[in-house]
Amino acid sequence: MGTVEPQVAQSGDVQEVTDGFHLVIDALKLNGIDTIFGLPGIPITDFTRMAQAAGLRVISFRHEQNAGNAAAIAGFMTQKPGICLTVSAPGFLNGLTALANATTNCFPMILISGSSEREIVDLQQGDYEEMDQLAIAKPLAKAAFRVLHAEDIGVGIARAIRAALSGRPGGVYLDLPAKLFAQTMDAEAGKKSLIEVVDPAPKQIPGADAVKRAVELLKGAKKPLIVLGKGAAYAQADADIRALVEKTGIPYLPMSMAKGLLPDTHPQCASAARSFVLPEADVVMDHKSWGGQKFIQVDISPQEADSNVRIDAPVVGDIGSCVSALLAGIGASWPKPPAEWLSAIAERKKNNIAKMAETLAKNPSPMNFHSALAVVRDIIKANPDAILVNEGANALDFTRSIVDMHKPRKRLDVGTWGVMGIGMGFAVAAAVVSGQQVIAIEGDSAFGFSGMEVETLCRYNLPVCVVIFNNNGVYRGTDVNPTGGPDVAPTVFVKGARYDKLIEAFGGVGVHATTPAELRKAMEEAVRSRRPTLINAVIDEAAGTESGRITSLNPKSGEKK
Ligand code: TPW
Repeated sequence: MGTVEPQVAQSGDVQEVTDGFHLVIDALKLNGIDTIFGLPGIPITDFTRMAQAAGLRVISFRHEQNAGNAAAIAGFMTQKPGICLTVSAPGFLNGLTALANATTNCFPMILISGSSEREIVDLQQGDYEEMDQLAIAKPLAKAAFRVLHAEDIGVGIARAIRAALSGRPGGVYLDLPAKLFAQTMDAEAGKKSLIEVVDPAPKQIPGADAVKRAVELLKGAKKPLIVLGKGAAYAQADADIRALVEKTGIPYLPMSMAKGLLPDTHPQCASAARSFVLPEADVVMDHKSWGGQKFIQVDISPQEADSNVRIDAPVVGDIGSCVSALLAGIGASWPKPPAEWLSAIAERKKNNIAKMAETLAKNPSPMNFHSALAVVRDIIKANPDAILVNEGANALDFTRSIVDMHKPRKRLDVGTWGVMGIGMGFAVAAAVVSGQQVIAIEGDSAFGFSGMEVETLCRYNLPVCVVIFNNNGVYRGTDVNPTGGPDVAPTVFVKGARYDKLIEAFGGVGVHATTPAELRKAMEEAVRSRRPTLINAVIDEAAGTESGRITSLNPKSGEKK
């Protein structure tokens, strides 16, 4: 229990006193929080010092959005809410993008921001960094709370933790006004006011009738398919999920962050026949729409069923409980899916894998995405515990389809929104939380959103190898300004930029790689040395396509001349 200077009460007894700073720290520690991702300033600078003094790991960033992304992915990896700490107004707003992204992706995180004086904020009298942060956070967070009195800190932190972790996890905002930190109270009463949250993510058992309905539907399927999402990865029910897949013999398709939940090399993995199985399957378990199919959806939130397609058999509960109930339901002698379905998939897989192998074996100059990713695929195969962080457009789509993942929760990427800027925040958190080697495959545009955090990688000496696929621009580097004017086209960057020099400024290892052999050597050395490394991998500037695989989402101009 942290305390401040004892005060002499009027009776002459020495009274132990605590304050808001220490109560927040004690409440976090009491609930097993060991790390804070943040950026100091008024009114939380002293808080960061005291937190560090109290044994919490305080990881400081260069921009709050990156601290927020770090907290969010730490939450995904650990099933404990990741904590992001910011200053008021601008720092809070910088963290808010990450909070909204966490809510969208069901990552448990708590954004704690200092705020200005309520009385002045509410009358809009112009306090330092005045902003009604609670109101602004509400629509973007799963829940939002403000604590005004030191004796309510325990309740505030407990409610934030429960909101972040229970049901569908999400982002929670906790508003702590500057005045709260300095408020004092009797240390003993303070200690008693704290809450150690019991069972913050309670199991939710699916109804027997719902499980029966799902099993019946699956039984009648001629072309069944299991789709695994990142919720399945988050659940850490890996053994049961694998048992369900293997006992039923049903082909499965992992969504991006579910890759590795079963190894991508598993014989039932249908990733290499994705565009065949999605429209062809007749009963799909877990996910979204496609034509006249029937769907079983496993979800902890009952209101998610029918959200974009009719769900014939919703199974509502936590994934672990649902999967073990389904396993019990299918029993010991489940017939394998019809042979025609399995052989049709196997045929497509074989052809696509052979075609891909041919492409990967080419060695064009300059490098393209494929020849570079053949190297990354080998490095990940040789280091299956390494965590792969990935963002960009082509750099994302090609990595997802080419680089096999071998273990659960090793692939962290742009998630539901396809947001650029998660890269360095995710990389820092992944290294801090797991101690494992991190490999970040970054488009040159994507990297720019969080690139200053290479200093953070060096400051904490993290085993992160950043590989920038440098094709001179957003999507590609070949656009030209149609006016012939001096400005380059909007998607084009400085040609031949040397991103490797950036990390050298902070004592990290920079490598300029123009061939797969150079890339391989540099990545192997990074993994061996565990030093912060940035490899500028030069990619053919004409190799990418607009928006990667989602070109069709770009609106087309209707203008005719
Ligand atoms: C917060 C729009 C999607 S992908 C991308 C942008 C700007 C960068 C693509 O270029 P990069 O990759 O990274 O060099 P590559 O391999 O194709 O060359 N702002 C935010 N999020 C998104 N998604 C965008 C903009 C976008």
